[in-house]
Amino acid sequence: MQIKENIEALEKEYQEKLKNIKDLKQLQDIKTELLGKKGKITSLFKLLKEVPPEKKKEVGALINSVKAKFEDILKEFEKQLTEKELEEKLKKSKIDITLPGAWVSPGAPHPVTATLRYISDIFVSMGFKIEEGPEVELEEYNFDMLNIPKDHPAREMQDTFFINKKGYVLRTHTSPVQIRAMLKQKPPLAVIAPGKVYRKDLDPTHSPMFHQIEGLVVDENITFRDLKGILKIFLESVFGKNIPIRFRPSYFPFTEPSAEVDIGCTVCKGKGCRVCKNTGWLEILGCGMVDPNVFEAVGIDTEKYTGFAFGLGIERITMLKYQIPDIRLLFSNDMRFNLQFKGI
Ligand code: FA5
Repeated sequence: MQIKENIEALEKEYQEKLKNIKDLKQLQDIKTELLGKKGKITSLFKLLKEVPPEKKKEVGALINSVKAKFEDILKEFEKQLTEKELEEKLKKSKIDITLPGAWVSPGAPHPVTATLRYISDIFVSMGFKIEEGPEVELEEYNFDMLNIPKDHPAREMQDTFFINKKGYVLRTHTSPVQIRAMLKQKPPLAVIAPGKVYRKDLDPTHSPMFHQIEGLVVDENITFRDLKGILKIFLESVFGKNIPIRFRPSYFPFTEPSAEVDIGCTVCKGKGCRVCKNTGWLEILGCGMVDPNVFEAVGIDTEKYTGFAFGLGIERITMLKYQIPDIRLLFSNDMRFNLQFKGI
């Protein structure tokens, strides 16, 4: 019978084809060729019409069995190929835990921020409270109430950034926070005020924006000795126990007497070099006893109270501590520079 032979030939052909099958795509093609709407097995059923009635049952059963057989075979192939493809995919995407990981910088505080926090911590540990004031400051607080006369050179256009709004400046120092602290709180008080200040300055040791920390202590019986003691503790904490310190008479309108404090040059150890201009000393801060005119401006009884104040430049201390030759390096945002201070 022709149809029987056709079935046998078909079975043989596809058994052979299935031996060479490589992927699910090929399998799907074979499935369509055999069992699709116009597939070869599906077409066999159409041939049944031509089969004599007495043979129909037998041939029908034969076609059904070959269909079931191929369905089973294809199902098994599908299972195997799916597993094989998954395995290959997993093999390709396998993580090699021995490869070095991609480097991610965890970041670090800027050296100025690190110094500012370090210094603040020293004073906080001695009982000082942190005060803040605005960077756009009243001229009255920045100058007048600090006993800085109207014709003082610091007020000149070339030193101070004036704001369009009349009576306001970008604060030129943190000393106006002294005024704010004393207006807010009656003595006794011990505060520090860290923050940004602005001046029309630009050279290797001066920047138009820099950071200061102001210190102020007001109480009964505060003397210059207290000021010296506090600053000695502070400077020894930053630069080490053996750092030479000297107080040099100076002038600030808001302190009387006033002094500037020098430390032995950290670069040449006092022998004299370019950094200390061959003096062996480096100026580090300004300080003094609060001028009675300042106390009067904020309504503090000058008969009862005395106080001291100091102001130091953070960039300057950072430069001396880490021997940085140019202040502009601190603001260059060069990661090669910044990362050298990681963990300080
Ligand atoms: C003052 O600003 C006073 N207010 C300090 C003070 C406070 C004295 C309380 C007495 C009592 P002076 O202008 O010297 O002082 O500045 C203080 C420090 O700021 C300097 O020692 C220096 O370290 C730093 N400094 C000044 N100008 C610049 C600048 N352009 N760039 C970076 N640091 C600066």
